[in-house]
Amino acid sequence: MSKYITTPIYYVNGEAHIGHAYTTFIADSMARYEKLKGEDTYFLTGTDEHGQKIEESAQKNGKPTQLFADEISAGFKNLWDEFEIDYDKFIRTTDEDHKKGVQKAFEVMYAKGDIYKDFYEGHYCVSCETFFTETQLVDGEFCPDCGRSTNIIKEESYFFKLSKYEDALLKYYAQNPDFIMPRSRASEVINFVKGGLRDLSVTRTSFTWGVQMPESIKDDKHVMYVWLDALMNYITALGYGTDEANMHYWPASIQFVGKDILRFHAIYWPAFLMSLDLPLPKHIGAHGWWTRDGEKMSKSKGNVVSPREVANAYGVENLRYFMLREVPFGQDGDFSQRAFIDRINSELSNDLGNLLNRIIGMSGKYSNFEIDSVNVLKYHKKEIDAVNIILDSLDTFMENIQIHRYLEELWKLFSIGNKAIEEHAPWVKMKENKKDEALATVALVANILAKASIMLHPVMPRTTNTIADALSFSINSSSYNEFIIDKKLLKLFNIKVVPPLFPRIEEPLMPEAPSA
Ligand code: ME8
Repeated sequence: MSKYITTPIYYVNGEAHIGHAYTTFIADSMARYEKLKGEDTYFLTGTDEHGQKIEESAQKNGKPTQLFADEISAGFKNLWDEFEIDYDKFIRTTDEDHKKGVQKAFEVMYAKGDIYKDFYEGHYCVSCETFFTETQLVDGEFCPDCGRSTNIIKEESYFFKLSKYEDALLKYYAQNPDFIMPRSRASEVINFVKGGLRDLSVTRTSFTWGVQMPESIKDDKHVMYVWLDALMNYITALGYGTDEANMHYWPASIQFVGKDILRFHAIYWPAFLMSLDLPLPKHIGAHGWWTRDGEKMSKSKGNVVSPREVANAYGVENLRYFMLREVPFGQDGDFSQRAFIDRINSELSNDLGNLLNRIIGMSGKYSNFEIDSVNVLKYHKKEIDAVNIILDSLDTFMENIQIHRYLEELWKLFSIGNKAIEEHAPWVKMKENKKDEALATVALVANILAKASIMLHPVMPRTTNTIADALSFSINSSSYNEFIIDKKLLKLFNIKVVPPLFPRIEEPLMPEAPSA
């Protein structure tokens, strides 16, 4: 069965920040994990470029909207390329194919009687591109989501019959308790639906920067609502409404979103799909919010963390590791350099980096960098059994998106390796003329490093390739099958010297955040 993994498409009204990087790292790691297992996997990311907010940002920057969108979209794409994000497609909602697909979807929903024309009068938040009712507003004026003031808008609009899908949605949530992950987030969605769904305005007449109406409907003053346009990206990217080339990947196995946009993905999106007679995604994974040193990041406070700046200072792979290890999926997390440096020094430098250095050092000293696994089971069956138990447990953590637990368990392998070296002291065995035994311990630890690198690969792809190179093997789905699933030991290690992977960090490498 194939896998389809998505990130939200990011608005092109500003540069990428650490929150965008986080979602992208999670999705990239998951996609890499599935690819490692040999699954036919498609990973999508991209940019969301229509709507009033983008039009206004372009105006503020004194640029034509398309040019502005092109520049910011390229900024996202370049960043993901620099970060070696292994996406299969980068979609832009200004792509012609996407627009055609959205028009097609609109036609299908219209033909089904799920879209009708009426008037809308309500409070609109431009920043969230969302209408609110009087009772939802804070102090009768402000947006309940972002706190900005709302405008009263009265306009002709096409409506999607969201109310029609209330029961079907509730039934779907009940029958698929893991649709929303983590499960703890489901109740807010269910309560929202139980509170009653109003039909959703899906076109606008107050601005023009959006997907045009389909030819068959011919109503030129309307453009499509940005969320209808945006959500459809997940199927238009596969060719919906155009060549359908990759539609066999649908339904998505998991769609990652921040908790801020869960409602759109867990209510509107499934309702649109039901209307289109398409299956629903298997999971919507909603992650928490990142703050900096305990403060919400905002441009006005000047404490926004730029992912490029962090990556330049600390390395992108360290950043990936930190973000995925630090925060249980679904919970909020705090970006503090202290916590980041501590994890680099203790977990990456001490536990992993030193272990590799010791193996390189000992193999060089005792056997001219040539070691093999022939005696590993003879002297270290106990350790190999413990290693295999841990390796067997990892898949469940990843499939349940408990990546922090996955990494925590994975790190137990390094403890086994370090402990074996302390207990069996190969340098003593060498003095006692027990070279076989000494080399068996070195080979045990080399095997542990090799197997751990395979499993760490989705989170730290480049670093683990360097480790694999040092141990003269390659990480791919066949080595995964051989050394993880079939539990074979590596035959021969031709150890290579590599520079230390994780130099210790003594002082913060970036300026501290301004205090509030
Ligand atoms: O919402 N912490 O785009 P967007 C964690 N275009 N994650 C964060 C974050 C933070 N502080 N800030 C942002 C949109 N994110 C729409 C999506 S999808 C059809 C359309 C992440 O540029 C998080 O994943 O505002 C959030 O969902 C996404 O960025 C919002 O990006």
